[in-house]
Amino acid sequence: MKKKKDLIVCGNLTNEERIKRESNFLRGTIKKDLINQITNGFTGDNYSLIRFHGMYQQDDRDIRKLRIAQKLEPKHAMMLRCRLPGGLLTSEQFLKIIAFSEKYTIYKTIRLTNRQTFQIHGIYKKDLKKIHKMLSSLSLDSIGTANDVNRNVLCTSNPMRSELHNEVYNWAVKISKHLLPKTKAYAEIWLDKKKIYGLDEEPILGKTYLPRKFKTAIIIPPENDVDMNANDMVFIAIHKNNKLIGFNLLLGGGLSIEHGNKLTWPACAQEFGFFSVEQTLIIAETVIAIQRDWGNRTNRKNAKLRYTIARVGYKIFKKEIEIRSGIVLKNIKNYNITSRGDRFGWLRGLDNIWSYTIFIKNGRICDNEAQQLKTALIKIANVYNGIFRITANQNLIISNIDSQKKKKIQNIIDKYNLCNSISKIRSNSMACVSLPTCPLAMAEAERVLPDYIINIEEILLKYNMFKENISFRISGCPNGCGRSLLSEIGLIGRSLGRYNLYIGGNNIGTRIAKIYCENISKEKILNKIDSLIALWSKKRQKNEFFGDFVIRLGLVK
Ligand code: SRM
Ligand code: SF4
Repeated sequence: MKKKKDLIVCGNLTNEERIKRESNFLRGTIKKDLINQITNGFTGDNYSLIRFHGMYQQDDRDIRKLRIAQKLEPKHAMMLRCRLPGGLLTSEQFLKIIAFSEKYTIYKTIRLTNRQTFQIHGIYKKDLKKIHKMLSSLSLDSIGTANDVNRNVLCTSNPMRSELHNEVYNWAVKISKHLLPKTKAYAEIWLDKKKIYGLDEEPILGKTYLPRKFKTAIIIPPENDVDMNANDMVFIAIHKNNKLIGFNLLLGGGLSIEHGNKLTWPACAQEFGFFSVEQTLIIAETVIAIQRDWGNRTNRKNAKLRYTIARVGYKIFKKEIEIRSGIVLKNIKNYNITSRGDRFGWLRGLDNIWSYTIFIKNGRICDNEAQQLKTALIKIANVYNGIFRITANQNLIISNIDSQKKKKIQNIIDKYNLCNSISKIRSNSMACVSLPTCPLAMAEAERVLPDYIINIEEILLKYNMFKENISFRISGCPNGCGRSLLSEIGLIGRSLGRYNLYIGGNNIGTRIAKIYCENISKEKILNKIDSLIALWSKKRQKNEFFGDFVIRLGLVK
């Protein structure tokens, strides 16, 4: 049994802890900064505090050096991330958000993220209130989509929309709401709601919120399209005759590492036990509260839930859940995961209701020479008046289409070439945003993915493996936003043009990829991939996936 003192981390609290403590429930002096015209950015603690409200201060890194040479401040603009549990967006909301991005942002696009929501980049400080008011008029907000809170809650995006799926989706919404910050700061600052006097309270998160970001996902087996192992808290839906009876609880997934720092590691979520459906909010709240109290507040690199569990021990963590919640976790119920990724094109559901899943390159809703995607989606949203579902693979599902509307939508799909057939490797690929907006990027990701895919397609063609299903992902730095460590071939940026090459994740996202080569150029990466695919084409067992093959051969441990 661990001693009590092992559960508490000694040392100096991080500066982020001071910022939260002194912020007056996330207010800081953000209001003052909004009228400060000397800078286009936020000052001091506010730079960090706006994240709790769903915004990041960024600048265009392509022109940063030039601006510095011209003695100008970096071209500051904000990125806003919307809160959208389960990824549902009505066509009306979609149209208004696109219209906002066209009128008020630098890039005039929105970017679907791999956590089932969208980001709007390039909003000037002076226009921030406008976007929050616009979102609020659509019953949307961005609170809690960044920093040390529970982030956007994911839910399997099943285009067929069974009753079970609806029920599970409703739990994603309830969990999201239950774990949100309760401070009135968001309404006061961004929506000009009058200050409500009296004490703010954060009964679940506490006055200093969580030690670090926290991610929650719900999946409906056998699909793992939300990549459950990137999440701190996973609920696996268990049903009997299509009626939800409860969830298996898995904890401690996460992918971020720091190059060369052995005290950081990626991990799949571990199984803790089963609980019944009416216990869902108590369990969610309890896990969050333990992480709030036991998480490391002296070192942010070791603050996520997986490190807390490793430090205090699995058994003690489980016992604490049971003591605090008063619920005894039962044995894990059987579940089986067999797939990941989206099902593109038309699918017919119950009662002749259709859905159409569109592949969105890098999640960018924009028009360019190759494709007028944004124009096409605006047209679809106008004729369709229904619900879009953003998938955790940065794609979009147009769901709930009746036979009459199907024809109209098909016409738009044809006119704008939305159904171009693409290789499996392309449709499975993913990259994080990276340059030019991400301040942490060490190498390109989104902007180089298309060329990498062309090169890998050529290699696959050469070895007669073009039709095979491989997952290939790029992240611009070891934070791993592109979930490279859950892919069969993954790149993680080291510096411009150079990456670590990881292989051996599996096709369903339940095994972490391992390092194969360090700090190599594109030429070397493609040579390595060429040799590996050549070997796979010769020595693979029947239907053996690439990731499983490299593990069987012991190419990585
Ligand atoms: Fe991420 C930070 C983009 C999913 C791990 N991530 C960032 C920031 C906000 C950079 C920053 O802190 O200033 C990036 C903004 C770039 C930009 O210009 O838009 C960023 N992350 C993204 C998105 C947009 C990638 C995408 O292409 O879709 C995803 C937004 C998700 C969302 O809607 O909430 C995104 N980030 C992820 C994932 C994947 C996932 O959650 O499924 C991970 C790995 C899983 C995990 O958390 O272990 C991830 N992002 C990080 C980390 C490392 C956290 C850690 O545990 O140490 C950071 C850095 C940090 O938090 O300090 C980070
Ligand atoms: Fe930025 Fe790194 Fe995340 Fe890519 S992986 S978006 S470069 S923080």
